[in-house]
Amino acid sequence: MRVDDRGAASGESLRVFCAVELPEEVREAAAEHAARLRRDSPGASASWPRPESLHITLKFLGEVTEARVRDISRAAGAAAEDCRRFGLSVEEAGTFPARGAARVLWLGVRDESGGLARLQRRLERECEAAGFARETRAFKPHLTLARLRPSRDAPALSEAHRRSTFGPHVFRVTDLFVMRSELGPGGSRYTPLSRHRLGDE
Ligand code: 2AM
Repeated sequence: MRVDDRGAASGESLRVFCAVELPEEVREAAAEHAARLRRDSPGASASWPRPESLHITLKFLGEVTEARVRDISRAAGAAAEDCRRFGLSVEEAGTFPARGAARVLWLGVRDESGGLARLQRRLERECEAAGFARETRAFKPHLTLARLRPSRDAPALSEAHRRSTFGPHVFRVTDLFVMRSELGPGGSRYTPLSRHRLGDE
């Protein structure tokens, strides 16, 4: 417990999510793709996550107390233990929403084996059993490349991204991470809180 500036007793709260990480080579390819887009649309207003922070989110928990982080790690551990390692491919480029003014530029994730969807479902069940609300939206695995603000050049940027190709970049997923997100002046900073090995193939 910590006493905050207003004198009220409060546990520290952390912004937490669960994710799988990407190999260096995929992050580098994504960074090159982003650099090309930025060079071609310098007037568009967008925030670009740092390449080292690109990841695939499986579950967003939001603000939780430190005590609850332990429950999340336990849930992630149980889910990982129950799933085998699997292959994934990062490929294709798209936007949310798919048409019209884009808010997010993403790179797609192809989960041919269904391993990622299984891990996500398992994690969702474990988190629900630990008392966390279920995600109501369908799971659409992706890497967020940029978040756009309305600007004159935003349509050109999103069209260039929609027309582009990316990958395939194939790799194996061996671990599930519980991550902390800290909002800062240079964008969000993500740090692993715990790491959970998936089962052998
Ligand atoms: P995004 O990449 O689609 O923006 C850390 O913020 C991670 O949690 C990001 O990958 C982000 O997904 C996801 N995230 C942030 N806020 C969220 C929310 N309200 N609901 C679901 N996922 C969220």
